[in-house]
Amino acid sequence: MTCPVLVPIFGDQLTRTIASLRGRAKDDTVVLMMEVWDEASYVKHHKQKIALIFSAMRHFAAELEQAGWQVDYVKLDDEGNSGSFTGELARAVERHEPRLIRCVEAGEWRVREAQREWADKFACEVELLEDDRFLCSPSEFAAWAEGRKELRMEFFYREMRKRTGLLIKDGKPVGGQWNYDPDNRKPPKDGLSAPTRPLFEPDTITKEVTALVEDRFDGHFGTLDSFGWPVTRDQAEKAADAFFAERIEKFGPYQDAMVAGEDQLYHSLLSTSLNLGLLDPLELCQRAEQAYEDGRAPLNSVEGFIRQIIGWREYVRGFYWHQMPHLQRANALNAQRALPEFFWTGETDMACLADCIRSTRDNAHAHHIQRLMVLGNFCLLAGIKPWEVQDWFLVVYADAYEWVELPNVAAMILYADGGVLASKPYAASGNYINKMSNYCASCRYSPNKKAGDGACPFNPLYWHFMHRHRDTLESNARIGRIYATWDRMGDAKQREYLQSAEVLLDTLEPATKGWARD
Ligand code: FAD
Ligand code: DLZ
Ligand code: SF4
Repeated sequence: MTCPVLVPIFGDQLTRTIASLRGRAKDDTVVLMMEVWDEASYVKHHKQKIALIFSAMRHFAAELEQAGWQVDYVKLDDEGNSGSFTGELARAVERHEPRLIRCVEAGEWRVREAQREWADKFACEVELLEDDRFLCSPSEFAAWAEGRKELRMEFFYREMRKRTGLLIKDGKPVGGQWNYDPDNRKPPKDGLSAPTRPLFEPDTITKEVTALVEDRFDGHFGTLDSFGWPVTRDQAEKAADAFFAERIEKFGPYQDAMVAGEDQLYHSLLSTSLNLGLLDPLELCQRAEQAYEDGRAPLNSVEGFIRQIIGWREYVRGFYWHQMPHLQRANALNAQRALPEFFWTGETDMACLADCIRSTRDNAHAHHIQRLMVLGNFCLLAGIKPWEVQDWFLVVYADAYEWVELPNVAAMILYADGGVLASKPYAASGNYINKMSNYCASCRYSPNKKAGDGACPFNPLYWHFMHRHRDTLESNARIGRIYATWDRMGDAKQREYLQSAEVLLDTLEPATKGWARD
């Protein structure tokens, strides 16, 4: 092949119809895939996350080869591996002498900045294509955001419903409402046990990769024991089949429920496959809509699922590109406390946090309400530095890429953007966790005790947070009224809350192990 077109495909671009391959002649194209040390170690990703990405990449390369593409695959331990995307591209340019490098724009700022330098670095032409696997492009998002002070997901979501036609009839939302969230807050009375997701037995490729990860990423967080993530499109489809057959019906009502030891409940666990490119977001939503039309799932479940994908997922991606790069250092509440060590060890008497961290360590996953209202809520109330929280969330979840992690962490849980994304901080006392979970029943703390020894730490921390941010939050229409309750308490009670919170904050051991970044 003389002077072919070189098509680099990153680890989260594992889609056969990706724009860079679409319309290409196989006999004039070399696909380049690269396992590189820089990506695998810029934060110390959970072992399952690295194993998932490498295994899915190797399976995808094999699938392309079988379909007749020429694939140049660089493994992490290949001799001469330079350790970076640009370094590997340079070596591939020497090997193949391409006339053109054609690549889809990277999902993350860091890599996209590197891509921008390629045109100057390489003698051949470089073509960067938009990632059209998302339904809303960054420029469309920017046009929607233009002139708005607050970027509320709900209004963006309505636009996306109209644009896709999902759950729309005669131009109106099916059932008469856009959003059925009020039906989706069922507490898990007497516990809950959902059908478990399929776990996929590691094959030879996955076993090779897990051995590599155990060997080369020994010091990274997490265990590989329960690895069973879908690593091919076929497996991802099977995981989706199981969700639509067994769990979508109750997805809505129990979306916010938490049960100790029940790590997935009715959630789909499809984020890893979606983010790798093994599943198509629109197709998944169409399947959900079909489940409603066939009478297999209620509207509140189906609308809730569709909203997570064409609403939240698309919205945070648009938000990321709209707010970068300053979102990375945003700290509107001036949070300065170090991330506590127990986020890495799971050693805490707070039963809710211990269970969420255990699930995170064992599965590289925790479901949304655990991330938001337990882990996130604690970081918000305790005033943990945003970048330390960002690194933790980026490290520990198998579905974590900066474009989706950062808006959720900085803007949704920490209010570090000062309220561009959320109309108020998602701050809650132990009462919320007690209502939506069975954690408190086995906790050494009591959610009903407000302060002092044995009181649920979320209770005094909640008031400490509200008190220290009064200047910022009192004028907030959605949360400001709480200060009337605070003022009615009187000095002695207020002092008790604040002192109790100070004692707790003083006992938080800062993380020492350097799991996140060197
Ligand atoms: P389900 O509950 O089954 O939801 C269906 C799909 O909706 C998910 O697969 C996901 O693609 C999408 N979705 C739902 N909520 C969100 C959201 N807030 N933002 C973007 N997509 C959403 N999701 C990631 O994919 N990667 C992350 O790194 C990530 N970090 C998060 C950090 C925090 C602090 C919070 C609060 C949320 C984060 N999320 C992240 C969103 C959400 O928690 C996960 O997408 C979800 O838990 C994945 O599990 P699931 O597939 O079972 O989701
Ligand atoms: C997350 C990740 C890791 C751990 N390793 C690689 C890798 O070695 N090669 C690769 O192509 N992609 C990897 N990824 C995913 C990339 O970080 C992801 O594709 C970037 O988000 C692109 O912006
Ligand atoms: Fe969590 Fe408080 Fe309940 Fe314990 S009592 S599980 S710390 S909410």
